[in-house]
Amino acid sequence: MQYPIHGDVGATLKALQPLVTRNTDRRYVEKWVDKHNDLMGKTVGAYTRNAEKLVPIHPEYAASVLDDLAADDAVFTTDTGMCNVWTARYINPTGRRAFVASMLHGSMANALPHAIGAQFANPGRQVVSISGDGGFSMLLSELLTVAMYKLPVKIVLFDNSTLGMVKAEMLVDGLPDFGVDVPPVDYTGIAAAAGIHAQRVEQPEDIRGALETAFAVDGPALVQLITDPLALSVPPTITGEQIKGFALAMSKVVLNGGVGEAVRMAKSNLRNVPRP
Ligand SMILES: Cc1ncc(C[n+]2csc(CCOP(=O)(O)OP(=O)(O)O)c2C)c(N)n1
Ligand SMILES: [Mg+2]
Repeated sequence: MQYPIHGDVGATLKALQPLVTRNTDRRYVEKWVDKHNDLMGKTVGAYTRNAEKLVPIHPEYAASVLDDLAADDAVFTTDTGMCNVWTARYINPTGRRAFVASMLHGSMANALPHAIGAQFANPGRQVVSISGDGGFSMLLSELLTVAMYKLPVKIVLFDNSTLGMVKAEMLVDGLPDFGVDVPPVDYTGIAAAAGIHAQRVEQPEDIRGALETAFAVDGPALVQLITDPLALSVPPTITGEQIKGFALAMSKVVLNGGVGEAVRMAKSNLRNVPRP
């Protein structure tokens, strides 16, 4: 380090502002705004269009409905896994919303404890815990903390009965996924037993109503969305190695007699491949 400086970015920018002249040429900014709009519309939008009838629920669609309904100044906490990707892609920043996640450390099960902290720190604010079933199950006991302190945390559980992100990692590495799927769990029943308003949603047309009710409830609420375990996030840029790995994994799935499984997986994800 040549010039270590410890300071406040806001104060520094204010001090620098009088020293720079305003650039009136907006071409550079507009080029990137257009590019971003194009990307959001064509690529990210493609995941949610025509998804309102798909069963099991496509998580991208559910995330886009959540984005519509959540408060303009909500705090979102999100687990490490596919649900983190859905949050990053579909929950629009409004300038007033806040996002908390285990971005660098990548630790699972963070969403609910983060939400508890966020709700204690912001008693009147809407706090939404976007949880994966894997992460949620790891710190399930925190549900009792939510109930005990009557924290009005809204838990939106993306329940695909699998460790989705690890499933994807195995596939791009050329391995048919193994040991990641888990049996279905009645999280709605567990939450209800703890005295928390809870609703299980299997049909995409029920997502909106369930979320509206959860947000309207005076206290904690859980919405268990049964989502497609085969909907895996496709990175914005795909490397040759990843394609090779995925193809190899798929051949192994087919050779193991699972052509139906391979077709199902392709169907769930083909529309997710980014198009230029
Ligand atoms: C404590 C911890 N254990 C394991 C991992 C590796 N890991 C990253 S994501 C993931 C699966 C997450 O599953 P789930 O919460 O159901 O989310 P999904 O990917 O299915 O949306 C695992 C096992 C981790 N990041 N942190
Ligand atoms: Mg999962």
